[in-house]
Amino acid sequence: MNAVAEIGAQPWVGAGLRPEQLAWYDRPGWQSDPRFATATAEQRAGLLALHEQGWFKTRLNLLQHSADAVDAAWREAAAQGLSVQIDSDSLGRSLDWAELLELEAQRVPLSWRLVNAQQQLLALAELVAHPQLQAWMACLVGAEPQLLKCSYFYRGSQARPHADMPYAPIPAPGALLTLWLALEDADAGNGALTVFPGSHRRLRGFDAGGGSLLLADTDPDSAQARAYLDHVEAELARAAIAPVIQTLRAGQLVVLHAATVHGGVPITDWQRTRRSLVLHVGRQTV
Ligand SMILES: O=C(O)CCC(=O)C(=O)O
Repeated sequence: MNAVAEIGAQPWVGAGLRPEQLAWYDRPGWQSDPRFATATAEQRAGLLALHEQGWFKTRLNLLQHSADAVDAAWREAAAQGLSVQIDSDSLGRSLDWAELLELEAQRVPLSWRLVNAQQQLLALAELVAHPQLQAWMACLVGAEPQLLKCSYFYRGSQARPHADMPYAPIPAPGALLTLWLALEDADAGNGALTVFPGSHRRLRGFDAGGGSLLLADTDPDSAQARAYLDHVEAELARAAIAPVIQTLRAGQLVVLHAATVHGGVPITDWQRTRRSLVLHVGRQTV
């Protein structure tokens, strides 16, 4: 039988994570932490929601043309043949520029994203450096937040419900955070993000072997990754947690706890893009 881990509460700690591997806002007495005392009223509200509900929503002052600027930058990178990682969720593999441009030209329904392209694309680097994003990272992750992964989604991922924590091989997996920024309006038609409130506390953890909560094999096609996704589906049904589809306007930011289950709804209108910036941020030191 799988080890049972109540995420975010003592049993989770007992199931594999030491308190220092948790986010500071999940540790006993966290509201006495100086970081809570010095947080702004908006940050406090976010921290309380993250602790209780596993997510919150806020808004950034975002330039309207940000997504278009990134698109212009990747088209330029494609023309120059710059090496950038392009992952396609719908094909389940990586693409090169030639294949991507060909499929886009043929209007093939294709979900894809650029991974860690902020070093090649200045427009993307500027988005990551957005002062309000950086302020949230500093508040939520603490000193030296580390950007583990930066994804620029062109269309929705249609990802099955999952939490990000089991995929993050960092010493403090509980300190992982997902920052999901809408670069254009997102809704059910273009494959919105969906969130399962309270799942960070109410779902039992997946035993990836020896009581570990981290997947040894994160390849989406691996038997273990599939077993994890099946486990999440069964747990959501057991706990009767309904998804909340995030209908977002450009500039809205959703912050997700490491253990909060989320995914992407099926795309019904493939003519639309659903451009978003998704940052996985964590702490390397415990
Ligand atoms: O944007 C989406 O559709 C889902 C993103 C997601 O699940 C992730 O990046 O972990």
